Amino acid sequence: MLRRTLLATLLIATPVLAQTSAVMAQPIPVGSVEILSGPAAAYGIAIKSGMELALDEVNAKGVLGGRKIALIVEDSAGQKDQGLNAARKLIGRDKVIAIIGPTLSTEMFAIGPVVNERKIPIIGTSTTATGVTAIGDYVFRTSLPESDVLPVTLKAAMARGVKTIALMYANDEAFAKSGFEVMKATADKVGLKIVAIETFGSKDSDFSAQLTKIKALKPDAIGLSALVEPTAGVLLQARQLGFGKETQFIGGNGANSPKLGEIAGPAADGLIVGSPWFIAKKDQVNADFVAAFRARFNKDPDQFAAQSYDALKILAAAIDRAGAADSEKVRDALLKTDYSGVMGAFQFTPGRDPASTSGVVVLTMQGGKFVVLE
Ligand code: 1QQ
Repeated sequence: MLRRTLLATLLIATPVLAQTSAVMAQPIPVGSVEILSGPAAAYGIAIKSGMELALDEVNAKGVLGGRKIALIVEDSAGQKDQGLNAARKLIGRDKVIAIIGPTLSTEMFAIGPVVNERKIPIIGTSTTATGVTAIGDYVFRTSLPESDVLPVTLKAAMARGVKTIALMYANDEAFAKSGFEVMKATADKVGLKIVAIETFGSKDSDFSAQLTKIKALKPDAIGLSALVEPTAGVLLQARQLGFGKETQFIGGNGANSPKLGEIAGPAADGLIVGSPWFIAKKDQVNADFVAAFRARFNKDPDQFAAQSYDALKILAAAIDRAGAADSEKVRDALLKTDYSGVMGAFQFTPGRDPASTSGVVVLTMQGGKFVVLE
């Protein structure tokens, strides 16, 4: 009797065991769409590096009792169509259970609705425009929206004596437009006088008409909402036109890349920008991250790398909590995130935005590097 039971158990259990170990051996496909080429590639390359570092650490242990995550990163080149095709390929062919990215809010507004419709969680790590997570229930972000960061930056400028401001923004870009709207609303609210509003295109190289007009009005500050290349272009030309230290330049999230210093050099010195992270953050998690990043990539991480490092770990932890490589369960598990990473403590609001907005620091560029504004 005992023998028969044992035999029956073995007959039933063997295929189950074989199947289980076959599943265990399969990596879990996770996709990412980032800008790896073209003018805004500095953002996406930093994001990819942050994810790769996190992936090594996650895969050393594995998720769901030892399965590895296979991260498939596609290049959007900053083009909505290319990004959308990349997302379709990741979902249709690679069968990814979640997507990290895309880099820009402009891209998220094109890609997010499609991924959301397929009920795949998509997590922006750098998308800061108003309305990103309103795309749908599967759209998350770990990046602080501009509406949380810019008021801190503008108040810091006011504390340094700024009373009047001119606003300049790229009017062909969702992030830049949203950042401008936040700057304008904040200025109106806190009593910062707006003396001019000027626009340009992200691909423009001549900003002299706008800057000449602004110069005549002598504002204390210029608030710039654009991606890093046009921001650098404006700064370089402003210096040529004679704008000096008397004018406080204020950037948004687009200015948060060290690429700004690489392109603009000393012209970027003195610009201030708000960020949820800075390299010299004293806690151990950040110190370990910075050291590991330097060891692996031979350069300093930036804010975008820090954000994506945390995001991949947040996703891995959600897969573990979900108990299965299942998009629906992972989405629900993401909502229960309670994580402590390089950006500090992290939870999502029910609307899938970062819950804590308290960690914003104001940085200033000095000699091509961001340091905390004293
Ligand atoms: C957005 C941004 C960009 C500056 C990310 C690189 O904040 O597009 O929302």
